[in-house]
Amino acid sequence: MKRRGWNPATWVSLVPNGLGHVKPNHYWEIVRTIWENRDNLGKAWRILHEGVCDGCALGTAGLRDFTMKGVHLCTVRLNLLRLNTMPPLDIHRLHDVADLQRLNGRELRALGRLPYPMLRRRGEAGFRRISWDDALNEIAARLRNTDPHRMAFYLTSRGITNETYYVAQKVARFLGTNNVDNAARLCHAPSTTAMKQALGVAASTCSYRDWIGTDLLIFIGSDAPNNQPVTTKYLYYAKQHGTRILVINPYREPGLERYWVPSVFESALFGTRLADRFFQIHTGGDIAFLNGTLKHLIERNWLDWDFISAHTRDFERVQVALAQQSWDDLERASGATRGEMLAFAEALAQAKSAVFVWSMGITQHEYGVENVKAILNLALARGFIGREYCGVMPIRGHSGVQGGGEMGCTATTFPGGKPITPDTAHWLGEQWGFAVPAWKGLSCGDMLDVAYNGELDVFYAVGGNFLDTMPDPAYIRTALARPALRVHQDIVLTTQMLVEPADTVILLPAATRYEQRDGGTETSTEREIIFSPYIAPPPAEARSEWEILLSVAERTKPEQAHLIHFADGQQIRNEIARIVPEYNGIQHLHQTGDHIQWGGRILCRDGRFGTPDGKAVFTPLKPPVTTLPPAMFVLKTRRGKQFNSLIHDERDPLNGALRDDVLINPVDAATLGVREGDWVILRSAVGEMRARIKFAPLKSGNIQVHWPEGNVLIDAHQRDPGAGVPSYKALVSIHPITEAVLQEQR
Ligand SMILES: Nc1nc2c(c(=O)[nH]1)N[C@H]1C(S)=C(S)[C@@H](COP(=O)(O)OP(=O)(O)OC[C@H]3O[C@@H](n4cnc5c(=O)[nH]c(N)nc54)[C@H](O)[C@@H]3O)O[C@H]1N2
Ligand SMILES: Nc1nc2c(c(=O)[nH]1)N[C@H]1C(S)=C(S)[C@@H](COP(=O)(O)OP(=O)(O)OC[C@H]3O[C@@H](n4cnc5c(=O)[nH]c(N)nc54)[C@H](O)[C@@H]3O)O[C@H]1N2
Ligand code: SF4
Ligand SMILES: [Mo]
Repeated sequence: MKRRGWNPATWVSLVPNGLGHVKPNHYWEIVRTIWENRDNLGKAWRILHEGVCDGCALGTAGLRDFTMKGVHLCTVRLNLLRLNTMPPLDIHRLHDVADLQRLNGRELRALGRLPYPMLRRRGEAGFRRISWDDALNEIAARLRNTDPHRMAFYLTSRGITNETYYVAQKVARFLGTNNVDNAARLCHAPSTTAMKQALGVAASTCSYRDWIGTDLLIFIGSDAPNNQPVTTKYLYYAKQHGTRILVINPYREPGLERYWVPSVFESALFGTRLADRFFQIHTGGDIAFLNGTLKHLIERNWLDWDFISAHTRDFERVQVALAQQSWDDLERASGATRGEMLAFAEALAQAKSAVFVWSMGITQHEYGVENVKAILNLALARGFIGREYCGVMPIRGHSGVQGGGEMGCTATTFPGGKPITPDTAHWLGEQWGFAVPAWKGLSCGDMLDVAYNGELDVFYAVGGNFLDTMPDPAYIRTALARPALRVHQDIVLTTQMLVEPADTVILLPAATRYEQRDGGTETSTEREIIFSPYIAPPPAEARSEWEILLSVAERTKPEQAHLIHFADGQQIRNEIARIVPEYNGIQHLHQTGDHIQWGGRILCRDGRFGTPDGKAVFTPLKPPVTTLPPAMFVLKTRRGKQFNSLIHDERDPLNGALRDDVLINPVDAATLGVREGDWVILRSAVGEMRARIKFAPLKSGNIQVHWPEGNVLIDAHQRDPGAGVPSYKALVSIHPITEAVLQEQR
């Protein structure tokens, strides 16, 4: 039911624009963006107005979207704009790496865009400019003499288009390797794996418009107001339509509690209370909590039996498994009471529709795949998949994450998400006209392990920064220092480029998506394939990403160059439409606003799943053991005012936390005898870090720090065995820094 007019019951405060509250100041950010981009305002405006946002995967066409009327814009996009408008850097600065090593990531980036190919040999103080010909010939000569098992390609998901992913994975396979992976591995890989196994599809089954008017919208391990800010506008409208919002999270995220949506007058003025209820659980307590909920649903017969019997299998196995799990164990492992689980079960039972949204709080665990399956079990048991206002949505992070996987830019799948088998490799080989390897490639974490062991000769990274995005930077630094050739195809300088070469490091300057020849497409969380046009030329000699990769391949195997060549972006899209049938239609996208949603609004319509027998599969799941040793805490990393490794500010405007704060429950702090603002040492099995105590409404026993700062505490090898995602988690003890220690340090 649509509520008309304003609804004071949802207001946060009568003070206009939340003055005095800890909250983002959107209007100030707009002014700051204009100032930052003042030397290139024309390009900046065209990017915003015509381009598809290169921030998160919510997706836009210019300043519009496909869910609501009105403007779609947020500060993340504004903060990222400068990457596209900066002038080139002065390459003299690269002549002495020691000088650059004193700068942090933010300062390196501020130097400007990479203008020319650069080369540094072992023992040399810095980089020198080389020609494109020399750079490409050197890379090609090395690749030609490298065993395909000993080369690896990695691509960030920041800004990269489907066209570049498609070409990158084809190039890798043309060179004989499946060692090609992208940032989705560190992100939603468990969602892809779990959904493929349980539902036969690896994408959100519903659309954002299904949020608005569903009975229940459930956020599990997601802080959408920080990470997909425009969702807050969707949430405002959802509330107007009577949707209830529930949150499962160890932390009462302030942004989910209330938000001032800048482009909605009522909300901008008085704020909007978003979440109707928080269920605060332990880090890693999701399976226990969701299992407990399902146990209640079963015990009270609050199930959708028609759906279960017609469209699923293996539910009995779940019943058997749950019967063996005691309430005591479920309460201990989840950190929630059986009463709370009942309240959640009741909400589900009373709802006729529900959408489940999850993110890194679910995927980044050693049991990320099982976590996702726990959500799927619950959604299936209530028949909340396959119709309007219902669905399961792994809300994607980077704008490239969804497309990267679907284009086959992963070590474990071919285009269309096909598994790597002799049959699929043979089929692809026939399409492409060259032999395609059928062995499983190295996923991102494995690439670094192999590099560390000295078993990788060429490491080709398109963007990213492993020193910041992977656990244990000391380990990563060693791994990066071992391959004879490292190539960084990038737009700016990063710290990983400065790691000493084993033999040679080459930097290749890339164009951003708005500078890409013939434009490009991205795929959003809701499966919209959206066209972003060419807007303006890249700085200096920077080239389109797919063109660079093609040149490398063509020079490595000149005799077969015709088999890999694409003359333009259109040809790439034509081929994608042929090789990935879901993407048919991509070849007709030409200008801003052109889009197609593969699969339509709802996937698995009417319970027809993508599995071989058309039925969804329930999975019996055992909660992981989460008992804490005495005086230890579970630490998890979180995002502040940053876009992954790109730090934008020292302070997170949503909760006021500084980069080196540790969020902790005030009761835990009191037990430790520390006060807000005190400095402490956080110590794990692999490292330690200094942090400042910041009180936060976190479940007792759980703490959070920002990443990359927290990566020193995390074991490099703790990953989900099925999906390869690091758990980004550590058991830590907390040690107050006493006045004596402080004196000593002074
Ligand atoms: N501004 C901004 N936007 C971004 C990004 C960014 O860095 N900055 N990054 C983009 C990318 S790549 C991604 S993947 C997304 C990430 O988006 P999110 O996943 O929303 O980001 P995180 O900050 O990692 O938040 C994880 C959430 O999970 C909760 N959590 C932690 N452990 C658990 C647990 O065990 N169980 C449950 N239920 N919850 C838990 C945390 O308290 C937190 O609320 O954001 C995208 N958008
Ligand atoms: N501790 C911890 N670590 C994490 C996470 C966490 O929650 N905690 N989250 C993980 C997640 S969800 C993700 S998605 C990954 C992100 O991993 P990545 O995508 O690999 O890393 P980013 O930090 O997004 O990479 C940004 C860098 O890429 C380069 N870059 C930016 N745009 C472009 C472009 O258009 N072209 C090229 N060639 N280069 C470009 C720039 O050098 C920029 O500094 O990090 C993961 N790491
Ligand atoms: S919410 Fe995401 S897609 Fe929308 S403008 Fe912000 S960063 Fe871009
Ligand atoms: Mo991500």
